Amino acid sequence: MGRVGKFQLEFNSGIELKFKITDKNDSAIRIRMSDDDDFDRDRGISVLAERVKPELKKPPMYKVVLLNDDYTPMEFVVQVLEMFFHMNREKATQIMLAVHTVGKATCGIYTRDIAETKSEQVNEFAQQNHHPLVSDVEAVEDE
Ligand code: TYC
Repeated sequence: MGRVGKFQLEFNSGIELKFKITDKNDSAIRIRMSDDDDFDRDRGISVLAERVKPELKKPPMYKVVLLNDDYTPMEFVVQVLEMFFHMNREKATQIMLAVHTVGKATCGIYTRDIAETKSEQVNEFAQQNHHPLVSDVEAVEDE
């Protein structure tokens, strides 16, 4: 990890030091007492600041996309959006019409397992009701 700075402190009595170091890249900065330094004139210490790799990464996200067809009744699609994506009637109608006119639309964005489960639930529900409605899962491209 890259060294971002080094400075030396010199003190002769008990002093409490607090540091806050920020970095424009949002990487964590680790501060530790240096052991590689010969600076100890009068009980001084060296402090080393290092950039540390962030430990948590955001998970990749996936869209559940609803596809248009010529046969599924509009009312059934609205019900699916209300049931599986917790939309109110107005929002569900808006998304249904977007699918109907554009060919497909995103119903929700989730982590992979949740997106796949939702999509399967929608497809099963459509089959049980003898409608050709199909949803699919697509990766969200990172910014
Ligand atoms: N195109 C269908 C119709 O005219 C309605 C529809 C909308 C079907 C959205 C599927 O995902 C869909 N009845």
